[in-house]
Amino acid sequence: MSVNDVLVIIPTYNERESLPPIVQRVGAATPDVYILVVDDNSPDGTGELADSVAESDDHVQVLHRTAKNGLGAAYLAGFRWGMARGFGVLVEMDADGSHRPEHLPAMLDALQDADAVIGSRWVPGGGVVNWPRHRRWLSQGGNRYIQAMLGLDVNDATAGYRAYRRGALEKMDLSTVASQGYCFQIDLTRRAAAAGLRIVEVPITFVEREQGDSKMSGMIVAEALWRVTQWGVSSRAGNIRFSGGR
Ligand SMILES: Nc1nc2c(ncn2[C@@H]2O[C@H](COP(=O)(O)OP(=O)(O)OP(=O)(O)O)[C@@H](O)[C@H]2O)c(=O)[nH]1
Ligand SMILES: [Mg+2]
Repeated sequence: MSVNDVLVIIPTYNERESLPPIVQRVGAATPDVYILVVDDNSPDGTGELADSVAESDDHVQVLHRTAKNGLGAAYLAGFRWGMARGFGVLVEMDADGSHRPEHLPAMLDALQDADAVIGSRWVPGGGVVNWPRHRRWLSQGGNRYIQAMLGLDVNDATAGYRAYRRGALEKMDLSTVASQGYCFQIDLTRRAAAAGLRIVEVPITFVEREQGDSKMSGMIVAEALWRVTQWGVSSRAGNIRFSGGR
């Protein structure tokens, strides 16, 4: 694995203020990686802004999609784009600065010895900056529920800062993924575990966004709760895990 084999996928929806600094920081922390911005036709013009960033930086490219289709669909499109172009490592990173690019070297380092690396808030050394207590409870409680329901040996299964080896993604049957919000991350975690892949958690400090608006909603939490419960119940009942995926 070499760093110029790495594609950092950054999904965007209305991230005008956040995009330029995050691209700059990725470049500073890991100069040889490539960046793919996946924009869902942001009304605030993030897509055009990304195009102009890409024009002046040959390590940046943009994938334009026509409508807001959720984070999961944007990442799947980004994975396909990167795998078709031969990238060996695919990284997920939010545009809003929550996923500090400065952690990326440690994560890529850990991937030398893993199939998937999760930038984890809930392992020793990890944490969250600027979260109200209720968000912390929701994330920690949610993760305990996920561990119990799905029997996963992962402390932060909802984390969205990740690095996957291409070969790992190929074993995860991405064509049947239907989850959208946080649930997408949980879904990929359980698929990685079910495929027998080695998942390593690297502690990160997650920083709540300072610019722009959150797309987090009650619907996203409800989707995650519903699907995790369904997955947990059906795997207990001995059903085939990925039948239907919905
Ligand atoms: N392309 C695309 N990107 C999206 C979509 N929804 C969210 N994003 C991006 O996904 C990343 C995470 O979204 P956030 O709004 O920060 O959601 P979050 O991190 O769960 O919530 P906060 O903790 O409040 O920041 C950001 O880079 C968003 O711009 C979408 O439908 N399409
Ligand atoms: Mg965020």
